[in-house]
Amino acid sequence: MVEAYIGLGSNMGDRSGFLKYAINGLSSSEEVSVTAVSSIYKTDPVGPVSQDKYFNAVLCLETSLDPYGLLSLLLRIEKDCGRLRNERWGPRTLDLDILLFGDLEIEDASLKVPHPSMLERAFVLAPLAEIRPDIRIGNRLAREQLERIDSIGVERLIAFDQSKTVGIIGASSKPDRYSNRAQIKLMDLGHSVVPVSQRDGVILGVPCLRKIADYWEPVDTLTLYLSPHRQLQVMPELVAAKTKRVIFNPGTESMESKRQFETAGILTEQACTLVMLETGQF
Ligand code: A4P
Ligand code: MG
Repeated sequence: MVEAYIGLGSNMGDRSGFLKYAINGLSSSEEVSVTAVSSIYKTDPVGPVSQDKYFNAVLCLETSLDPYGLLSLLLRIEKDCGRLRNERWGPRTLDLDILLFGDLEIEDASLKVPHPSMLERAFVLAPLAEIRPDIRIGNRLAREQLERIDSIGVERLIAFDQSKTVGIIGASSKPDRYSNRAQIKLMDLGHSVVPVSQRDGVILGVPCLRKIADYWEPVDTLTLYLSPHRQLQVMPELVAAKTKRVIFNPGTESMESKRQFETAGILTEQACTLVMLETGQF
């Protein structure tokens, strides 16, 4: 088994969701075991193309794959995420780089390890130094190198295991809706979102689902922006999402829905999701 470090980056749509997808994809490979994951960092884009802020993270894994086997696994996960490869340095759903692979040095057409620009990039070194401050890159320690470079524009956002996956039931693309404002805030704070709408195709860069239960992983929380009448119509789908808690936003409270959720072992609360997010109580 070899220890390797992977840099993760996303700057389109549900950025936290893409990072989680990548970590899940790696963890579910039989040849890989993920041993540490950094916090999620929000970082200013580096490079010539004007684009949105990135979410970056670094993980440590142990693998029985050789470096080329690991690279093809990363490329497959990137591809699954629908990455568009038409603009170099341009926005991407998911970018996965091998930073270090044991103490191997490789320099050929398809693979360069250690990653050639990692020593100059705070969006790589800050998360790397968080999980392994004393890892050596060439003749320097990660934490020493981090101190030598400019890390303005690199902000630790949220611990990876604090980042929730939130289904927004009755999501809307209209900026005046609470659901829309809650979605912006959730994404900004580093949570991943699953907008569910019968009307909209894509909200704030995130494709909508028709049914929450179709999402690839169980969601932590459902936040309801749906009338009590509609809730009862879609109740089997809501319960099938295997969520832990449901938030009834103002105007959506329903005794019957509450009873059905609680019978299924799901916690319910009445609160305004946007206010919870703004006051740090989410
Ligand atoms: N490749 C070679 N070495 C490696 C390696 N160590 N890990 C080859 C992974 N791949 C490696 O990669 C093209 C090819 O590089 C791969 O098929 C593989 O054979 P790519 O990811 O499609 O190309 P790219 O990422 O567009 O180009 P490049 O130069 O690798 O860009 P970077 O360096 O990945 O930078 N700003 C912030 N804040 N955060 C970011 O994450 N990322 C970039 C992209 C720019 N600005 C950023 C961020
Ligand atoms: Mg890359």
